[in-house]
Amino acid sequence: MSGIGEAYLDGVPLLVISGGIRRDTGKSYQLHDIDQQRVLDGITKAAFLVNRHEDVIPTIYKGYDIATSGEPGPVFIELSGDIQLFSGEVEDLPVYQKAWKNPEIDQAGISAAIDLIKAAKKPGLYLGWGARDATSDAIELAELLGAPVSTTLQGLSVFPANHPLHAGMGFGPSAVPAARKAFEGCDCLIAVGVRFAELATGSYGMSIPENLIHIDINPAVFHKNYTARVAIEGDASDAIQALCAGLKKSGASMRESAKIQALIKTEKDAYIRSWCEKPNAERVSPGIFFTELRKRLADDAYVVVDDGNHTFLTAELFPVHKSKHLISPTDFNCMGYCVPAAIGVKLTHPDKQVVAIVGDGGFLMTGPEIITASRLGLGAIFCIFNDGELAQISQFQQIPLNRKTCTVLGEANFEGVAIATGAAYLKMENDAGVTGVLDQAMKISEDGRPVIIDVKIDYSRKSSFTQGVVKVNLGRFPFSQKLRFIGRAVKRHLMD
Ligand SMILES: Cc1ncc(C[n+]2csc(CCOP(=O)(O)OP(=O)(O)O)c2C)c(N)n1
Ligand SMILES: [Mg+2]
Repeated sequence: MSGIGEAYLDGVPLLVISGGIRRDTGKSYQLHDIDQQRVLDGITKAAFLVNRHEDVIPTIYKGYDIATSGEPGPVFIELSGDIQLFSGEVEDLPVYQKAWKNPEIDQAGISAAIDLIKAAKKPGLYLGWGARDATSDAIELAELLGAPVSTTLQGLSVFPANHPLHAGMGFGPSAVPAARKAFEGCDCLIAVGVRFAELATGSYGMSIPENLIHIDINPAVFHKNYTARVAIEGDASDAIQALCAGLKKSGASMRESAKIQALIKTEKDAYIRSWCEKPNAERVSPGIFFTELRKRLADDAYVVVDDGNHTFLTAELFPVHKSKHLISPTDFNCMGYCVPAAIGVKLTHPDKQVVAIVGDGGFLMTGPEIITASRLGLGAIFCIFNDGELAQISQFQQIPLNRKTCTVLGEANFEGVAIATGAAYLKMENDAGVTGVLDQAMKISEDGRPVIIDVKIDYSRKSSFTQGVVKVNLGRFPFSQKLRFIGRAVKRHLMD
């Protein structure tokens, strides 16, 4: 259920084919007798019950079309117990024919967008998961406009982080300094494949210019949290290509971008340096960990995250080079996602490096699944950011409440999980241990054995995301509530 809900909110196509009770016996209270269609109604694009053999193949084709068309999502098909149990005759087997195509791009919308872009002094691009197959088009547009590029969390991989115009995730108070500064004064935003959701906007803290050009395959997302000046329904690639072609035809020449590139580089270098500065003998510095990890991974390596503080540290400190190679649970934010997802990624891409970054809390939910990786000889690397807490929540609690309510974990012995599942176990105690442990893990994983790295991570510094979200939310509280929160925090920090 959580996986299906995650796919629903993340726009991931998923065909879920399940069994169900027998419909031919007339019996009530069978085992597992629940109305699965009703249960799944709110988290699928469609849910079907099939109880005739002749409906199996047409329903699967229909489900596939629904799952993959427009904004993708999960479709559920229950094949009732009796048709799975007994064979049946069907007249013919239909051949699959794609029943949908992307909508035509509205040329009036493109012209209106071009007018806005040409009049803009400082355009910017904001890309989400919906633009995942439009990377080369987005690069062309960004270079043409000399515009900085920011992404959502789920869309982090969509624009290569080693491109000089890539600024970071988001661009409001919750973004890293490079993105915040690169988007200062942005007077025209071209947003592609994004929904301006809570997480991506840092709790709606981003200032969106009035001249918003919003492009998406799903028209339901337009004008929801921010009103668009121009909304264009369509596939991201088609729309960006139409924009580039129109801009060139109207005589737009490549804009200068040396200054913005220099700003981004300076700020990015300073940010990562600030996370690596003090060598840590007690714990592992996130900056050192991600810098060394990046050095050891190919551009087409996959990094899979869970939900927590480690997610935002990955987003801020690990540059992703290839679209669809950073996999995250995003708008359902389901903890426990990472381990099974990383196993699935390694299973489908056995020749690629796969590294999971997971919090200790999330790992405690699904870690034993690693037994599947061992059984199938899948050499994925599972890095547990071990801080003994549900940090993303305990950090939010600590500032206003000076309490950690239900967010402190027991001391888990992750070596026990490694022994139980057949994975190799390595401990990373401090900065000095980072390179040696990573090298060892790479070697073991290449031989098809999963590796658990128990990373004694240093969470003493908060991510830009966490700091920004706390500020934005407090700032938006009604005055009396703000006073109540600040008063309580001061009192508790003084008296406890
Ligand atoms: C199933 C589920 N329960 C609760 C949450 C709320 N939540 C978001 S992040 C987080 C803390 C995660 O802790 P951990 O896995 O240790 O990662 P860390 O933040 O410490 O890096 C919690 C409880 C969630 N996203 N999913
Ligand atoms: Mg934790």
